Amino acid sequence: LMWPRATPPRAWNGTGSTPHFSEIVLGRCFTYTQLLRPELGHADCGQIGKAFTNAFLSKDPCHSSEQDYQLLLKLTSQTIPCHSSVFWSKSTQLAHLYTRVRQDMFTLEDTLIGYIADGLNWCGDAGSYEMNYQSCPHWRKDCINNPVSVFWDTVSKRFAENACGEVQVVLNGSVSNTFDKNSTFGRVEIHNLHPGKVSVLKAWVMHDIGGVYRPIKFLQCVKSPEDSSCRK
Ligand code: C8R
Repeated sequence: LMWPRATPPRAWNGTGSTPHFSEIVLGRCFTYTQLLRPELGHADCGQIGKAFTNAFLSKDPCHSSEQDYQLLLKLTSQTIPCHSSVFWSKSTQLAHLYTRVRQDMFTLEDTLIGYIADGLNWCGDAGSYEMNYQSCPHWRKDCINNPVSVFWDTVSKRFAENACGEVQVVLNGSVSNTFDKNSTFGRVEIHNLHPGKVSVLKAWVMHDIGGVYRPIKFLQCVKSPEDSSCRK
């Protein structure tokens, strides 16, 4: 039996849970399943929200495990067509701009589970039923097996395992370690692509581009790559 306690939960070095976490999760789930991808309209957002919070509430936030997220993964299973998975590393913005224009392509954030969790922070505490809105473990300063890091490793692994056909990765050519073995892409995803299912991994190594109008041109060229003004 656990009793609510008078003392505040322990202070960590990372940002606390996102205010209104549960409401945001529920709202994003309904937005995605009712408005963005009605083919997932059968998903039970109430259950998904509960499975998400149950994965980490009343648990030590330094002993999160893949197992904790299994029910959530099951409730958010989704088939991504072959030839449409897009991975990225240190190129969040460009990769997501790319799939916003190319609606037939999917980053993890274009799937239900990634859409729900993107940009959020969450953790609980072993001695409380509540979320910790004050602080959460920082992956380097406190512990690696915190609820957020374990979550992204777990969902990224599934996203990679399920990929098929020709897949793409958007890498940042303007940073020193373009392929970072410690990133989620270099540490988790690349090792979980199934050689029998994935035929080609196409890597876009993108450099920062300067000058006015260029970014817009590039986005136009995403839609019309064969246009003469895009072929140079
Ligand atoms: N992926 C991993 N992490 C993700 C993520 C995602 O889709 N979405 C968010 N918001 N995050 P980075 P990377 C958070 O170095 O490590 C998948 C996590 O807190 O720029 O190679 C996705 O499928 C994570 O620590 O990229 C993609 O292919 C940072 O943002 C890779 O993994 C991402 O840090 C990207 O992960």
